[in-house]
Amino acid sequence: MAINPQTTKALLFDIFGTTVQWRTTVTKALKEASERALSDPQKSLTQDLRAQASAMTEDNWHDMAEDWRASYSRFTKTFDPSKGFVSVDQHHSEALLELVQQRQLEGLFTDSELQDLVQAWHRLDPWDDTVRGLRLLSSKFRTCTLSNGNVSLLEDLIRHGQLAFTDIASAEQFGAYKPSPRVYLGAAARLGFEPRECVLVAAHLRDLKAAKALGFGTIYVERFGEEEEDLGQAIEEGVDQKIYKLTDEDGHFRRQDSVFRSRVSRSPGAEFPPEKDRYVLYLNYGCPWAHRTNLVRSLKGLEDVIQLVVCDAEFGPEGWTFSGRNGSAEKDPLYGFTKMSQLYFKANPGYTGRYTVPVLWDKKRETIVNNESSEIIRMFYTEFDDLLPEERREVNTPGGGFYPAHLRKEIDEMNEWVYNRINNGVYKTGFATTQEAYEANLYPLFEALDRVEAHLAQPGHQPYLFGEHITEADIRLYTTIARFDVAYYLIFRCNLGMIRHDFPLIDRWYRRLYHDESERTRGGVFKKTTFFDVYKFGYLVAVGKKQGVDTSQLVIPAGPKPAILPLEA
Ligand SMILES: N[C@@H](CCC(=O)N[C@@H](CS)C(=O)NCC(=O)O)C(=O)O
Repeated sequence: MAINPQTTKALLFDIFGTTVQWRTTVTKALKEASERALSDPQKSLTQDLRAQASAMTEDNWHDMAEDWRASYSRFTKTFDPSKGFVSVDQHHSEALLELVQQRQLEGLFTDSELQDLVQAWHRLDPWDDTVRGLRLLSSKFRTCTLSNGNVSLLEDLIRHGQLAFTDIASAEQFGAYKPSPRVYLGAAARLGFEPRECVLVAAHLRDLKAAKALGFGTIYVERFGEEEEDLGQAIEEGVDQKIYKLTDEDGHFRRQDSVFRSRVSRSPGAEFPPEKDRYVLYLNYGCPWAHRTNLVRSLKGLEDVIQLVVCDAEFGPEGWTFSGRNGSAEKDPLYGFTKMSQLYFKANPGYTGRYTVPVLWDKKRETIVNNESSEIIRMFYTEFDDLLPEERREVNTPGGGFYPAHLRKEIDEMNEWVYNRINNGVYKTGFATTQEAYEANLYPLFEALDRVEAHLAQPGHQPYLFGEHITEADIRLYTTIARFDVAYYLIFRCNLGMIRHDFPLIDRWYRRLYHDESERTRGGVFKKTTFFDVYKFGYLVAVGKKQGVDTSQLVIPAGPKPAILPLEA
């Protein structure tokens, strides 16, 4: 049942993982404390201890933070109030000692340094949407912590993160830990409301289920790494409403900049030199940005040089997964991962961005080289050429390759508006959550399609956008056009026109690329990398999620039929 704002009096928030994030801060605190200890001339550390601490990698510190957090969950789950109350601070302190012993790091930290590490849990940063969100909600509702953290811990977090809660409730005040009913009922009573007037907001289903059983409303907020259970079933049982973050507060969708921006380069001494079987391209078949890289990998004939790993095109609560569905591998072949996010954490345990595809992975350095498709395709044009037969190298390609020197300025200029208004324009239109944001992107999108139509009518702009040879401009436009009639028109509400009916020149250009099975497209690369059913399904899931529709309830539109017109229509 959806939450009714009229009858809701108070929003109670879980804190660790829901309101504040802990992974980055705690991992960093552990690592930096060790670095300080190792470089402290006052400390007399044994050789063994020094070696043990020096061998700890960023991953190891991250694992230790995860174990610390897991011990807290076990502690609250098994807590027996009849034996006297133990605060979370006390637990954190005891658990840390144990973790230090397990890793044979005893003696690395003094008692006061250990206590300072426990204090890291008092200095956790809010998630990026928390501060403003709380401020807005607190102007309409009573907002209250509902945490297993002790009161002083919560007060510190509120001060540190400038969290605008109107009230504080802690398990400590009720002598028990969530999911004990005492905590939820106690908090509601303290606020002076009935449970049915209260809503719990949390990233953990166990918490939500317990609150719902007592009559609370429940809102699930997706936070990375907080919920490992089978979400579908659990959400059905414990949740009234779900929040997946897609748009900013003004209803506009803004794509995040990619973070990993290194390059494979054949320049001498390069950090990532071209080598056969060293790099892996991770992608899914739904994503238009990933599609660019898939196209260029095949157009360049790099199939034997760069491994391809496909994940699912269904965007789940934990991001992209390896599932065996929609062309996906059963699991990641390198590490057995089940989620793309794990790869990002392998590359950088403190990573806080989104887990996007495509990803170019280096097996040797075990890291992400680059996750920006526009850069990955440019590396593919030239940097692996020494590993390819003469005729496939950029220098020997008729027309000068996909990004020929004499056309660079024009291609860059076209990329700019095609990206903003078309490639990303469809997303800004489809994910808009206000009429204003929708229309502000819809009209420019169709103006830009008119502009492409006019471009194709000019001499020298057929059969491809810049003449006789396929260039980057064709590749970048193709991936959006192939999704347009089948998905964007209906699912993203980009419905002022269809490519097949309203843009005859674009349609002809598109059909030529898709149906070409000659050597020019290396035997039909456009067709072989285009998956219409995956597009319909993937975009329906993405939009459905925003509207709270479960994937099992999706009805997939049958048309348009055929998905693309024949070459000679
Ligand atoms: N700038 C990136 C954008 C990639 C991107 O946004 N990919 C989408 C799929 S179409 C994604 O993985 N989104 C997951 C998310 O945002 O959490 C590129 O062009 O490579």
